Amino acid sequence: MSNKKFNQGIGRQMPWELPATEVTPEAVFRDRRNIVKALGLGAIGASIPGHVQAGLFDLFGEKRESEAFVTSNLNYRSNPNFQLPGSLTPLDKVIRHNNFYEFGTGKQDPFENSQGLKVNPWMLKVEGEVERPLTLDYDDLLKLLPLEERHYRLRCVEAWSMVIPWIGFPLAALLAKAGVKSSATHVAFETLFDPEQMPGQRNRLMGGGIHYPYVEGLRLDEAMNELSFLSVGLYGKTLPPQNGAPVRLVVPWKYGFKSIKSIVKIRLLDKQPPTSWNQLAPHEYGFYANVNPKVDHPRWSQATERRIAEGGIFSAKRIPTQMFNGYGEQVAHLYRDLDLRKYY
Ligand SMILES: Nc1nc2c(c(=O)[nH]1)N[C@H]1C(S)=C(S)[C@@H](COP(=O)(O)O)O[C@H]1N2
Ligand SMILES: [Mo]
Repeated sequence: MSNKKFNQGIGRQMPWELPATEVTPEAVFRDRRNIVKALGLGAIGASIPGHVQAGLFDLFGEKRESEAFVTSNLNYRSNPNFQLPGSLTPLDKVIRHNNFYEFGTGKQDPFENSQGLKVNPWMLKVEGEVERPLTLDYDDLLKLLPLEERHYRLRCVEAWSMVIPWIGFPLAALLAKAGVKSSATHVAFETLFDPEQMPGQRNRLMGGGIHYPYVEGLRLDEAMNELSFLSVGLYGKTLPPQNGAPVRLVVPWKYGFKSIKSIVKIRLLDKQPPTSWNQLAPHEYGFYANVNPKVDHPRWSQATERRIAEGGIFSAKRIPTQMFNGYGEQVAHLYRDLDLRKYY
């Protein structure tokens, strides 16, 4: 399968650049909407009972949604300040087209390889320059803070994007519980390191050459911004493993690689922490990684993006990329004194 090639994924070849002959089987055969259309069954979700959908998956060798989406329903309220015009990316795209290199570099690898990830028990530590270090277990993640739903655009540095209904809480609310000391200037995040569960951490090729654990970071004022969000769910349910269960960061004005998954540690620091993609290719991926249509990636343009909706990446519409991914009103002031060409 073309997407199993090593030289693909973030910072490498882009899937839609493959010749049509190579993409046809995946785009058509594996796309359940096309299958459903071909069978004349109409719009999925609206008119097909669940057991018929499950039967179709069996028929075409797909895993059932119930397996892929391990989950309980969450209690949350929808935040009216974070609704978006236009439609959400369908659930089957959100959970089948992923970057999570701990489970392989192909877009379907996380879906295929992460279903056994143990997310309960879990331990998330908040430590470093804080008044009250915290240790949150799985239940704390879902219950410590009131949950809200926010629709955010997610713009990957590879120039595709989605609109996802996340459920979670503001990062600032968690940091307030811990009490940030005045000495803190930055926040560092770390993903689970568990090579037994994460094949990409055992095999350098499969893990895309990243030095694990995956680490990310924000400046403190970025972390405290109202947009910075810790997500524990999407589409009404707890996160599937491939989307970063049980808790992941979402910073929608930055390229997707900043939105680190399956977090075990949040550490307040008095200096800028190292970050995984910056370590791997510093001239291609900066610490800031703000979405910016005027600063191209050294190997491709960032002026436009493919918005993934119905039908998958190969039919995705190309739309202009917005400065700060359209969140300038909330975040532009953070960068007033920064040369965004130099601090990309
Ligand atoms: N730990 C970890 N976090 C990660 C990644 C990863 O490979 N490992 N990929 C990042 C990238 S490049 C993107 S675009 C988003 C994708 O999130 P999604 O799969 O939920 O859409 O996750 C980010 N978080
Ligand atoms: Mo990404």
